[in-house]
Parts: sequence; structure tokens; C-alpha cells
Amino acid sequence: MAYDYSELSQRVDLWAQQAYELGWIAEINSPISLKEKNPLFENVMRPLIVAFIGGTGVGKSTLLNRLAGKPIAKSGVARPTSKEVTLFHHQDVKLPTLPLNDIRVAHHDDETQKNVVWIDMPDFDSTDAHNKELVLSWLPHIDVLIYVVSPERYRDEKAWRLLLSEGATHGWLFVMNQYDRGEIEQFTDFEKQLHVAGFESPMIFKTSCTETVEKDEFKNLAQTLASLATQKTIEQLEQRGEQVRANALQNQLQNYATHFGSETALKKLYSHWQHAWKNTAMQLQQGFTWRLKPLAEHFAQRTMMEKSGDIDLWDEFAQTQFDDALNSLALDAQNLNLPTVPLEMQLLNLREKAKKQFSSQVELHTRQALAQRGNALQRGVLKFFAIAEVLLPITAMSWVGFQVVNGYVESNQTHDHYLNLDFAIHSTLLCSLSWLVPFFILKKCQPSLEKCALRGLNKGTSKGLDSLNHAVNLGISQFETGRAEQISQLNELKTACESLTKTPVEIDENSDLARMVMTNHAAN
Ligand SMILES: Nc1nc2c(ncn2[C@@H]2O[C@H](COP(=O)(O)OP(=O)(O)OP(=O)(O)O)[C@@H](O)[C@H]2O)c(=O)[nH]1
Ligand SMILES: [Mg+2]
Repeated sequence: MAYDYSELSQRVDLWAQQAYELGWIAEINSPISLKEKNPLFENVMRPLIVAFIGGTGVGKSTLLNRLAGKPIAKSGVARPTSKEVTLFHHQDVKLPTLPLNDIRVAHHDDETQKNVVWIDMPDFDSTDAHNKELVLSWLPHIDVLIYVVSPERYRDEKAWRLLLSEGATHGWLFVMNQYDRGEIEQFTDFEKQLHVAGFESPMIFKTSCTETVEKDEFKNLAQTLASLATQKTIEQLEQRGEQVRANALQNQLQNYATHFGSETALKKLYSHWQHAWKNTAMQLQQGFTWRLKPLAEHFAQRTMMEKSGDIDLWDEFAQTQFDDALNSLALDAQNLNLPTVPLEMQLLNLREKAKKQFSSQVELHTRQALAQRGNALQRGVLKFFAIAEVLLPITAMSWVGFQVVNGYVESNQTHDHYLNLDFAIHSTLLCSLSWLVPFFILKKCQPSLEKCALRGLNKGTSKGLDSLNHAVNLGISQFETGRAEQISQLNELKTACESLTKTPVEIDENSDLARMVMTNHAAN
């Protein structure tokens, strides 16, 4: 989807804001150059906005006063002097209502300067933070910055840094003021430094505002700006600024992308966890073992669980072991350059719920083990003998009964003697054994309650640990999904940004404009 710069930068800001709040990126770095260019005038025909910028006491206000021919801006020896912005423009130029504070306005009727709005700004290397803020808030409204220096201080630390970092988004002219006490070596050195900063052939004007110096170039400065104030130059400066900002935006997006780590790192995180969990699970299991037997005895004595939560295996030791494992997982993520905050957020929930999750598994399996004693084979055998315990005595008694009736009928026909003593003894024995044998086998094979409880507890702890491992893996996979979503949004923004930076703005190599813009952006 195609966006223009302002839309795109807004979307990047929104994305960065939510990514920062969710902890995916550690900081939002939004250089001034990314701020949208915000021309004071909405209509196409507008004047060129130029502003004096530089350290305190270099003579910015004096230069504007000289242009005006009267003291419209406050200048003096107190440092810093100016604490407000002074605008100086033709009386026919109608400035819109400005959303900015601390402004003075003065008018002139010089037709040659009709297309230029001059601005005097406070110093930029001030001890007064308000001054710096005021200058920064004005920067997006300005087309050309006139960087004023004095021969002694032509590289004021903060203003120079601003030139290096934000230089490419504006046009620049340079003034070495107070040249009445300047040396040519200072001028040449300043020129050399500008060259290094990225200006191949900078336009530097030597001026002196106190006395008439033969080579004062103040008039040239005013003329150059008047001649530059064409719609074409303004458009070119705007387009170039936009291009530079789009490049900076792309760098910013690239920088954000580094916060997400690699796919390999993510895979490593899973395998590191499996390895770490093996040890933790083993230690936890060992820690539980000595408590299982007494617990099983406890159940055997009471024959039933009294209330839920009766099994309190997950003690402080277990929680510490589990917390340590999760801490080392987060540390692993950090070492693998993955964003740790969103992962920690997933794990936080697990830390709190570990005890409940583990205990519910143990309780479930213990209850099941007590309800269904023994394993499947044991239960089958027991069932068989339980049936045999009933059926065998019935069968034996039926057989004895049959023999008694049969003996009686036969003895009646043959008048032989009826059943003897042997029969009585054998049939009693048969009946008794047919009941006693299954009865004792049942008694012997029946697993004890204690054993059942122990088996249930063992199974429960192992299932409980499995469920914790599963929950952590699920947490990592949710982290992975969130990460993938963020990366896909970021990639969409990157693609949109690439389409903005594709076509560079053409500036004629020999024009004054070419001398005003940085050729190699020092900040890049
Ligand atoms: N010798 C000499 N002094 C100058 C020249 N231009 C300005 N001054 C003096 O330098 C001092 C500071 O001038 P300002 O115009 O107030 O300087 P500024 O850059 O506006 O200073 P801030 O408002 O604090 O940022 C004043 O006392 C001026 O008289 C010059 O060309 N030569
Ligand atoms: Mg001033």
C-alpha cells in the first residue's frame, strides 16, 4: 500500500509506540529529521523561510537588525540575549496564525525582499533549555538555515552537532560574522570543516556589523537569498527534505528490526529450554520423592481425601526451582538478542499459576488411582476371583446337593446304605475350599490403599511436571506468534518506505542550491 511521507511517519510512530509499550523495542528513537516538514503557508505561492541559527553572541540578532535598518531584535552583551523568535518580512506577506510561542514580528516594504521571511532565533548552545526547545520547534517550518559563527567560535558544540545530524533536511548558508577581528586562516579552517561535514562548496559570507570593513559580504547574503526565493527552489528543498526524511525513516525501521533477533535464535531458545527443563524436572522429582510415601500413608489411614488441596507438594523449594528455570530462560533470550520483556510477560502468568496447575494434576491422578485400584491386569484378575468367590461355592454346593439327592434315590431302589461319612467330609471340604481359595487370593491380590495412593502421586507429579513444561512451551510459542506479527507489520512499513526513497530529487550540480545542501549526509 502506498503512503505519503506524513502518513507513513505517523504509522511508524504508532507502530513504534505500541511496540515500545509491549516491550518489543527498548526505545523509540525519533530524530528531529523524522519530524514532518511543516510549511507555515498552505498555498503554493509562498515565501522562502530563512532563519539565523548558531551559538550565543555570534551576532544573529545584530545581523537581522542590520537587514531591518533598526533594532527589531534584542541584541546585546548579556548571554544569551535573545529568548524569543523575531520574524521580519514584507508587509504584504500574510503570515498564518502560528501555533508557536515567543514571537516578535516586524515588517518592511522592500520589494526585493518580498519573497523571503527572515527569522532570528535564540542561540542553540544555550544553557537555557527553553531556547533550544524553541529552536527545535521552529526547525520543521524553515527552508534555509543561516549558520552564523564568529571567528573565535566557529564550531559551537551543540549547533555543530545539529548541523551534522539534521543538516540534510534543510538548505544551509554560512556567515562568519565579527570578521573585523577574524583571520583568513580561521575562515579557511571553517570552510575545511564544512567540507568534511558534507558541503562540497559551501557559501560562506564574511560579515562585520560594527564597522565598515572593505570585504563585508552582508549585501551578497541578502541578494543570494532574494534570488533563491523562487517556487522551484522551495519545491526542490521540500522534496529533498522529504527524501532525506524517508531515508532516515528507513534507517529507523532497520534499527527497530534489530530488536527482534533471528529465527535461529528463536529455535535455539526452544532447545535451550528443553535442555534446562530436563534438569529442573529431575531436581523437582527428586525433591518430591521423600514426601510421597508419608503422603500415601496419610491417605491409606484416612481412606479418602478430605478436601481439595489436601496434597501440598508444591512447596517453596519447587517454586524457587521453577522460577530459576524461567529466569534462565529469559536470560537465554537476552543472550540470543531476543526481546525479553514480552517473553517475561508470558512467563509471569505461569509463575503465578504453577502451583495450582501442578497440584490439580497430582490430585486428579491420585483420586483416579484410589478410585480404580491397581493396573488393568490386576483389576482383571481381581474381578475374575471376585466372581469365582461366588460361583465356585454355589457350584460346589449344587454338586453336593445333587449327590445327596441322587444317593437317596439310589439307596431306595437298591436298599443299600445311604451316603457315608467320607462323602460328608469331602463335600464339606469341597464347599469350604471353593469359597476359601478365591477369598484368600482376592485378599492377597488386592493392592493396598497406600500403594494405590503412591502410584497416583507418582503419576500425578510426573503429569504435573509435563503440564508445566507444556505451558512454558506454549508461552514461548505465543511469544513467537506475537513476534511474527510485529515483524510482519514492520516489513509492511519498510516496503512502503522503500517506495518513497526510490526516486531521488534532481538538483543542478552548478546551482547555488547544490552548494547549500549536504552531498553526503554525515549522520548516515
Ligand atoms: N566586533 C563585532 N561585534 C559584533 C558584531 N556583530 C555583533 N557584535 C556584538 O556581539 C554581541 C552579541 O550580538 P547579538 O546579535 O546579541 O548576538 P546573538 O547571536 O543574537 O546572541 P544570542 O541572542 O544570545 O543568541 C553584541 O554585543 C554585538 O554588538 C561584529 O560583526 N563585530
Ligand atoms: Mg540574539
